[in-house]
Amino acid sequence: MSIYDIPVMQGYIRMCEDGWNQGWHERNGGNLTYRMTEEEVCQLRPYFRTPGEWVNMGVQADNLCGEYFIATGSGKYFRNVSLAPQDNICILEINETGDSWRIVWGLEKGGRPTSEFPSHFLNHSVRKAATDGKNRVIYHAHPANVIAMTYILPLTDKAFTRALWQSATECPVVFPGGVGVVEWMVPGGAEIALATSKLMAEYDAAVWAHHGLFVSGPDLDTAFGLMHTIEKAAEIFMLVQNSGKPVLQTIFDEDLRAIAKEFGVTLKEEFLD
Ligand code: 2HA
Ligand code: ZN
Repeated sequence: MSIYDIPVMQGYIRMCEDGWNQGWHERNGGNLTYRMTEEEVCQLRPYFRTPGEWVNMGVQADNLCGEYFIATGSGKYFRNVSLAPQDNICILEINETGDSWRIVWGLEKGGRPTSEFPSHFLNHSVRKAATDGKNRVIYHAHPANVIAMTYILPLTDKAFTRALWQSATECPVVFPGGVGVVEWMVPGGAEIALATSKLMAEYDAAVWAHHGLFVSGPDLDTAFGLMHTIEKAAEIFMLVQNSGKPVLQTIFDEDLRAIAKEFGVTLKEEFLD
C-alpha cells in the first residue's frame, strides 16, 4: 500500500496529467488545490511526516480553520506531477486561526505551495460558503482560446458569458450562472485574490484577462469539466472569429431560454437581451 493507492491522490495526479495533455500548463503555468474530506484526511494521515513550520498567508478565512489541502508547488510543472508527485505537489494543513499553512506531505526536495495559494484559499472560503460546504476544488489554467478572447471582447461578465453560451449549446446548461471577468492584474498578489473571490461569490468561473481561467467545483471531474467546456466554447468562438466569414446565425436569446426550460436551469436573466 502506498499513498498513490488512495483514490483522491490518484484523481488529483490524473487531473494534473490531463491538464498538461490539454496544453493548458506550459512551463509552471497553472495551479490546482483540493480541500480534502475528513475521510480522505484519515486515509492519508499515515503517510504524513513531521510537519514543517507554520507559514502566514497574509489572508484569513474562518471557515477553513483546520482544513487540509492538496496543492501544486510553486514553480513546479504540471508536466512532472505524475512522474514524481512527491516532489511537485504537497498536502497542507491550515492552522486553527485560518491564516497559516504547514506542509505535512510532499515537496520532498523543498519548495512552497503555489504562488496563487492566497487566491485559491480565499476562493475556497467563498465557494465553500456559497455552496453549503460542497465546493472542494479550485483550478487555474492558461487555456489559449479563453486568453485570446480577452483581447477582442469587452472585459465584462455579460460579454464573455453571452459569447460562451452562444458558442456551444451545452454551455448554458454547464454554467447557467455565467462567468465573471477580472481585468488585467499582477498575478500572485492580494489584489487579484480579492477581485477573484468577489466574483466567485456569484460565479463558479472567472476569466483573468490576458492570463487564464479560474474555476471551482465540488469534485475534480466537475472542475476539470468546467475548464474544458469553457475552453472548448472559447475555441469555437475564436474559430468563427478567424474564419473571415460573417456570422449568419447563432444561438439566440429565445433559444437560450428554451434550453434553460428544458434542462431545468436558471440563466442569469440580466445577461439575456
Ligand atoms: O503558477 O499560473 O498564475 C503559475 C501561474 C500563476
Ligand atoms: Zn497563471
